[in-house]
Amino acid sequence: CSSEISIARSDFPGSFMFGASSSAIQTESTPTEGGRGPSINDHYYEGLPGVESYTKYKEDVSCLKNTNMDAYRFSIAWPRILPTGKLSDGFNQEGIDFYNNLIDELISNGIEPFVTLFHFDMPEALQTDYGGFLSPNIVADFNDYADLCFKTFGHKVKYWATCNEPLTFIQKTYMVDGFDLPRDPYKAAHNLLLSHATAVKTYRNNYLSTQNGKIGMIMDISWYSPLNVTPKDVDAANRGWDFMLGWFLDPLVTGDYPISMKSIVRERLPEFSSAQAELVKGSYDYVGINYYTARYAQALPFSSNDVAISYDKDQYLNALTSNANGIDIGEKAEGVDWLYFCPEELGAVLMKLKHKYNNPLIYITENGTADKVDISKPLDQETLQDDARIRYMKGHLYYLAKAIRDGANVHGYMVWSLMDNVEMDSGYTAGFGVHYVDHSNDFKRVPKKSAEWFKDFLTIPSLRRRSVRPLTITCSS
Ligand code: GBH
Repeated sequence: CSSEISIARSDFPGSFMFGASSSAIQTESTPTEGGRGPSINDHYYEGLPGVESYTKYKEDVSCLKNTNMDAYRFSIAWPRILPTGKLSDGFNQEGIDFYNNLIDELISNGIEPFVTLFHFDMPEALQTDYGGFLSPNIVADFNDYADLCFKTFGHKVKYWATCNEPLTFIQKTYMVDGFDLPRDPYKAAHNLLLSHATAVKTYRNNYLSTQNGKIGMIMDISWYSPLNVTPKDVDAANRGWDFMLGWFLDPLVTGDYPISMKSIVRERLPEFSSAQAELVKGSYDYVGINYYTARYAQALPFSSNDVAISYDKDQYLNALTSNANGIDIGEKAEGVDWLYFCPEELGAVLMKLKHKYNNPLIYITENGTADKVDISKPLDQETLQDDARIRYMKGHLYYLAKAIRDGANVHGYMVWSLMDNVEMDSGYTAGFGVHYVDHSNDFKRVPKKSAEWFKDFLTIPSLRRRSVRPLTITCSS
């Protein structure tokens, strides 16, 4: 029996938000234009084909509108607003104009802007001056930037995220070859949490009463299933959660790091002073979750002789993509090697969030899969037939709706990504988009089959109506 999942817009609350996500560094493609300063990641994107959203943002908004989306999650490029990262050096009016135009275009098309302040593109000067997030100096500079954004855009933006995937950013920036102390990721994470919490405090003290928005942080999580249902592997799976998500979310909820991290990382893990704990605890209105995939967790033995030197080793686990019988954890994505389809595990993530963290308000801020893209080939129909993506979406939406019925407090879902773009690690070879970008035809955005699927799925507009249609799985032989 091959199961065919049935899922409809009406399986979600009427006010549920559906949208698509992107980030500045992966889409704008104009690092040197419009007065933008350099970011630490520009060298990676240099020379890779972009998608020109800096000039084609109106077409991006049309894509959202044509697929009946409610919201667009994009990021503001920090160095486009503050070219050196420091407010005292002046802000870039052209950058502010660009984001005002984008936000206005969204709003006039009935699309909710959902804005990330920091998605990997830290101004380079902050890294060269004082080591970026390795220094507590970053807290004031990030706060100046966030404050300027709230002041400038906050009457129009009601959803703010301080930071996208601190873990991914820290891994890419402060963990190299097992790292040595000057690149200490635990210190970077600590300063990142303080930067986040300080910006949230600024929002709450100075803007909330007039602007009435929500602010949170966006974190990535892979679900870990114990390889074998033994106490050791169950512990390893819990450690995987703690090191990946708990590292950031536990402090937001409890004011402290997970117990597992404290007992393993010990003196290398900074401590929250009581003032810091008070600042960080409760510094979120919602939790943004980027969910893509799952792993089996296999415990690695602890030994009292271990010299722990790296974040990877500190976890004492192997993260595996197949079980003891060699069976993959899920269908493998075509475009990237790390992604396996594990939709049911999204439900597990959401129920664990509900139980462990007092049922926080959640937005799924990214979820999606990658096709292989080769833009040197002319666009053919086959490229647009992304049936695997539709299968991926339907599966995840099915288990999302189920989790909501089981009490998970999720209010929105945004697919990664609105269109193919420059993918970290794999460049322009992996397309996560529901739109293809035709590089031989002036970067025209072309809907893939999944965009048509979304358009149909979202034909019923977002309403305040609650539906009680039961979810069904029908089996066709
Ligand atoms: C997100 O990162 C980013 O926010 C976005 O910019 C990016 O384009 C998108 O997802 C797609 O990659 O082998 O289980 O340890 C996701 C980054 C990439 C982090 C894979 C974890 C290894 C997974 N993730 N990575 S695992």
